[in-house]
Amino acid sequence: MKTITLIGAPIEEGSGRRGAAMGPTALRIAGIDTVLAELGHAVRDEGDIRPLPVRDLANHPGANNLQAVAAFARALDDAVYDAARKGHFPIILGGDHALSMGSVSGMARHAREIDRPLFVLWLDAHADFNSPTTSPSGNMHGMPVAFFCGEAEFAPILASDRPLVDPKRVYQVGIRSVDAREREEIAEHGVNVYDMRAIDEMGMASIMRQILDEVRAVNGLLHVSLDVDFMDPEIAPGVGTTVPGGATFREAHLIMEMLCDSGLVSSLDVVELNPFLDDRGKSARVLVELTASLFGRRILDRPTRSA
Ligand code: HAR
Ligand code: MN
Ligand code: MN
Ligand code: MN
Repeated sequence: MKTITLIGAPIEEGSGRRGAAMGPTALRIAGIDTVLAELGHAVRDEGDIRPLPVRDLANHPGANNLQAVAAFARALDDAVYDAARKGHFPIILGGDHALSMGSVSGMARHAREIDRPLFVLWLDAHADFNSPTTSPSGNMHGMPVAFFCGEAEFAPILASDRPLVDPKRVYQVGIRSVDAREREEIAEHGVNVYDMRAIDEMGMASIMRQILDEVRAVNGLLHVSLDVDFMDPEIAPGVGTTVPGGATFREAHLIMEMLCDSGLVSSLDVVELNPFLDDRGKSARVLVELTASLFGRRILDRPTRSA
C-alpha cells in the first residue's frame, strides 16, 4: 500500500480557454480521494498549490501567459519533489498540461538524487513538443515535453540548471494530432511515439510490455502523464481539445492495470479536464476509475503479463 499525496494545480493559463482550473475540484467531487482510500492506500490531500507571482520573467510573444505558467510550474516542481523525496506517490490534479513542466521537473530532481533514470509515459492525443517559435497557437500546454526534454529555446525564458529528461526515455502513446514543426522535432530528439496506428497494428498490451521492459531493465522510475484527450471524446468529452479516434475505455484500463502490476510508476498527472465542457461529470468519473485501476482495482486477481 502506498502513501499518496494529492496536489491540486488549478492552472488554465497554458490552454487557450477557461475551465481547466475547475479540474481539481471536479476530480475531488468525483471521489478520487475516497476511491484510493478504499483500495487501502493512505491518502493526503494537500489542497491546491498557491503559486507565487513571477517577477523575474518578461512576457514572451510566442508563449502566452508565460508568467502565470512559470509560477505554477515552479510551485509544482517544489511540491512534487517534496512529496517524492518523502517516499510518497504524488498525484497532480490538473489543470492544463503546462503543469507537467513543473511535475516532471520535480520528479527529475528526485530521480537524480536517488540515482535512478526517469522515464515518462505521455498518454495524449498531442505530442506537446512545441516551443515558442514553433507553436502555432502560443499556448504553453502544447510545450511541456519540449521543455523537460531540454529544447534549447526554453533556456533563456524558463532558465536554470534543472535536470532534464532524456527524450529517448519519453514514450508517447495515443498520439493523433501533431503540428508540422512538431513532427520534425520529435523525430530529431528521438522521442518514442506510438500513434493510434501503432496501437491498432500492435495492440496496447504489446506496446505496454515493450515500454515496461525497458524501464524495468534499468531500474527506472516512471512518471505517467494522462491527458483527458488521450481517450476518445465519446467516453471523455470534458476537454477543450478533443480529437476523434482516441483510446477506448478498455485500452485505457488495460494500460492502468499493466502499470499497476509493474510496480514501476512513481507519479501521475491527471490533466486537461475541463468540467465546463463535460457531460454531467462523465469525464471526471472516467479519470477517477482509471486512477483506481492504476492503484490496484481489478476484476480478478491474475497477472496480465502472460504472453
Ligand atoms: N499542438 C497544438 C498547439 O500547440 C495543440 C496543443 C493542444 N495541447 C493539448 N494538450 N491539449 O495535449 O497549439
Ligand atoms: Mn497534452
Ligand atoms: Mn492533448
Ligand atoms: Mn529541437
